[in-house]
Amino acid sequence: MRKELQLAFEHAYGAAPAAVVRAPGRVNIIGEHTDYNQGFVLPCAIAYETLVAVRPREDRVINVVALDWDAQTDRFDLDSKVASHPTQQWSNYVRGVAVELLKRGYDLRGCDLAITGNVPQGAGLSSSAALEVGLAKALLLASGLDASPLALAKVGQAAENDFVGCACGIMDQLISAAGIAGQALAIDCQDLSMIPVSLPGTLSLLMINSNVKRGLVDSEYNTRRQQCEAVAAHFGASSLRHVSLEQLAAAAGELDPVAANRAQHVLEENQRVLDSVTALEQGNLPRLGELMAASHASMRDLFAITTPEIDLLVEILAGVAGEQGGARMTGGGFGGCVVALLPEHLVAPAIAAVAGRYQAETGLQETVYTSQPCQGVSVLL
Ligand code: GAF
Repeated sequence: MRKELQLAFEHAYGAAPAAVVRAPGRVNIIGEHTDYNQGFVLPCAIAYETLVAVRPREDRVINVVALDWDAQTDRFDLDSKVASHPTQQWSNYVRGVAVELLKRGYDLRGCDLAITGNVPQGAGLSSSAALEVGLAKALLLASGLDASPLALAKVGQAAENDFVGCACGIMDQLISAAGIAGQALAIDCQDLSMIPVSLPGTLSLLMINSNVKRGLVDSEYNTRRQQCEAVAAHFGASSLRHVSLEQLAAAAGELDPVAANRAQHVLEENQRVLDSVTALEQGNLPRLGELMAASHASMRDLFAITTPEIDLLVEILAGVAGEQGGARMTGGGFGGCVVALLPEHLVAPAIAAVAGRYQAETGLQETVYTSQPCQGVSVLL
């Protein structure tokens, strides 16, 4: 992938790139739709990544070629007003990241860019965040600048919020920027502190893509966020982090029941993240499995973001994991991937169990990914 990127860069610009930046996708072990409610999440970066080749220019023009979008190109000048691209959604990630860096006072130079990657798109493994974080690092590098992982993540999140139109939280960008090899990160999205959590050595991460493609994912996501914020506002709180389950129960008659369900999911999910960290630290796999199962049921019944195909994958994988691991949907929902944590010797039987039922029962073909937790964004060359 890197070799092809370098060749394509030379073909497009007539010279080799000065550097290649890699930024990983992520899988979230537990803690879904908690980040924008200032709660807890437990993601790790994965060995699927976006690569951005870059070479500084003498002027303030940004050129970019996107190899995975039919080698489409974009060009804009940092000295003119940078607006959204009318037709190429991928361009808005580049434009958005550049604009957010400029807004924060980074003195960017122009550069030539080429992008490729193998984070599956629309799979809930954060291809967007990997792109944003990789671009932020590359644009800074071309300008002789750098920023902390947290600053890179905030730039990426702002680009997604303002240029792409998804009101996402900080989790995906932060783990892509700050991931640690071999560890998950327990992130408190209120103060953005991060605690590394080792996965028991015997456990493997298995991701199965349902390949369910649904429209309106961003609008459904934004609706969930509004529902959570409405409940927080009902209590005069700045976020659900400052609302308790007792308060929620006491106000049941006053709240829209759907919004109350959304809030209940978030509050209970926060506790499940903390309990999962303890379970992992103690190597208590039956408890971890219970917590992942409860998280999935809550996403299905209270937050309403799973699909029948996803529920089936979780049922199959949880059946194979038994008391030795667990499975749940991962990411924003409405399709995408299921994550299973299970012992290495159960990975092949889990894949076989899915192959034996999923396509026959849904008509869809799954895709399988495995990974160890990986390092966050880095410069390769
Ligand atoms: C998406 C968002 F980008 C994240 O911020 C997070 O809210 C996640 O959905 C759900 O946990 O990946």
